Amino acid sequence: MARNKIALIGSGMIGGTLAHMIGLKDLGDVVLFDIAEGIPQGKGLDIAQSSPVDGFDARLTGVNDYAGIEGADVCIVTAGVPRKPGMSRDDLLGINLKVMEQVGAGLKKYAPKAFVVCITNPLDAMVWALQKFSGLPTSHVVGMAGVLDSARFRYFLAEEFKVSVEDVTAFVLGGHGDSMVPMIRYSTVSGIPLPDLVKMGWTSKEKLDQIVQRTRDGGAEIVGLLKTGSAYYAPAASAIAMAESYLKDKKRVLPCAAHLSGQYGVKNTYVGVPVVIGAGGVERVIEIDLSKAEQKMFDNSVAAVQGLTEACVKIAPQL
Ligand code: TXD
Repeated sequence: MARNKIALIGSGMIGGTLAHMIGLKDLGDVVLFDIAEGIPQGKGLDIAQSSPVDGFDARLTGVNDYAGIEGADVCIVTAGVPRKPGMSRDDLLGINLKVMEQVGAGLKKYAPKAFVVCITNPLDAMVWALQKFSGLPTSHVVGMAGVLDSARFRYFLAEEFKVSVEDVTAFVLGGHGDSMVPMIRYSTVSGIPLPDLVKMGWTSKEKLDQIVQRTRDGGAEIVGLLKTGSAYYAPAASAIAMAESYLKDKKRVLPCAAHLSGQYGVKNTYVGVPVVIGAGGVERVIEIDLSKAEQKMFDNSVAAVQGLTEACVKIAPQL
């Protein structure tokens, strides 16, 4: 069986980390694409030279022409500019929208059958625009945010409880960013919901609220520390989990920015909800019952995302 072909559109910090992880996890051959000349080629060659040491067989190439991504099975999009300290994700909208238009045209021409994972911020609006620009089916264009947001939440909870990260599950809904909706009652330690753990004296409601806030601010915390860019290890790992579920038809249930066409009462919008990812792409959007308070937070989040998509339409009326 031929190896999978995975195209990485954008070969910056996340793109390079993705390429390395794909090699180490034996997921397939990698084509790194970027407008910067030499960067994708250099990163591809550097990682390829690590393959004899780590024992993986993968072709890693770098290109500056979309023709190089032809026939890709999966494309992971990080092209654009990241945040600098003091910038919000939304400040990136105008610049990254233009980038999505170019990427969409490249996907349409060379990789129309690919499963596409968009990472570029402001995430929910960019994945929405990318799907429109590319014309690819909505089942095959998803955004990565929820896996990362829930991983941050899980990590902070595991630290608080002093248990393995593996045994902490967390559930988040809504847009990436300040309007994210962490679902306390669906987050557990080996199946024990967080509200029960409060009753058991493992933590307090106040401490949980602080952890939720730290999760919401998780990206900004790292931007503040790095000063020259945003997080890249955990975002790359999160996108790989989504790509792997597609390539191996694992049918994992993952929170992703997915296209809603009436679910949760929302239409023509990408926002974070739990979905099943398998060989068919997004095979199912899972609709859970929300309490009044959760519904209110979710509606706020959807409104924030729709505000951004409307801003996209003002800049690019063809959307
Ligand atoms: O949860 C999430 N979704 C995110 C999103 C978590 C962390 C970071 N997130 C966003 O990912 C971040 O705000 C950025 O929008 C993207 C990429 O982050 P990264 O840290 O990888 O940024 P880099 O290192 O600046 O890399 C971006 C690359 C860089 O090499 C540019 O030359 C390239 O994108 N670039 C382009 N490539 C192709 N085509 C065009 N037009 C283009 N413009 C820039």
